Amino acid sequence: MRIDIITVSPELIKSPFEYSILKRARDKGKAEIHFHDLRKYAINKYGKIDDYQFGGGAGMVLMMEPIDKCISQLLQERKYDEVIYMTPDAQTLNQQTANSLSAKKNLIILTGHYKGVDQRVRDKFVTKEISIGDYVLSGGELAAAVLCDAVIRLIPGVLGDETSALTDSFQDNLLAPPVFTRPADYKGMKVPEILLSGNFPKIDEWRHEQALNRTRRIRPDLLDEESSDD
Ligand code: 6GU
Repeated sequence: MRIDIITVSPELIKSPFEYSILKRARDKGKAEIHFHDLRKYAINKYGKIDDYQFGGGAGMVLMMEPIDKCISQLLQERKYDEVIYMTPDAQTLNQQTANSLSAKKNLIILTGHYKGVDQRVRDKFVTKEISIGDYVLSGGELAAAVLCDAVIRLIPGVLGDETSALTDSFQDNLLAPPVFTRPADYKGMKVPEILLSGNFPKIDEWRHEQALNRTRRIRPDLLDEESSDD
């Protein structure tokens, strides 16, 4: 997969890609990330990329022209499956979206700043808009990093068996069950007997039950979604 990230702050978004699973995915050639500094496409030599909004109101809006130049150039070079715009006024990211994006070949991710981008950018170029939750961040960069992490770890061959994505929370609309490691008894706090039993069918059953209980208690809305999908 190739991901082109268009941003006003490339430095802000780069570091998550240099560690752990995202780094491994790049090293293995499973994910190729390109960062594009929007300021390089500025409309003048002073680096202008934003302006006041028509109709008045606080906050600067990213202009059409620099974004048009950047995206148009990329679209000329190759075909993209999606042009994604990170913005809080969009549908929220979930595991299903991450799963479907992980099967794509080429993605553009545009991150907004300030008051966002001129609506005409969204109308002309953007094919998918994604928020990462019901709260406002200062910019879309961290949200883009979150999206990339969620997507890239699902690309086949990125995770080994030991970190398989199949048992993640949300993969089956359930929260993950509790996990324990050694020692089996820490100052009187004991690990549930069943996990030490070696009876794997029973352990699976216990884990499923725990996952259900947790989901009912903490995120009952996920169970509603499950039944409404049928
Ligand atoms: Cl994608 N961008 C910003 N600025 N804030 C957010 C968001 C995105 N998702 C949730 N909050």
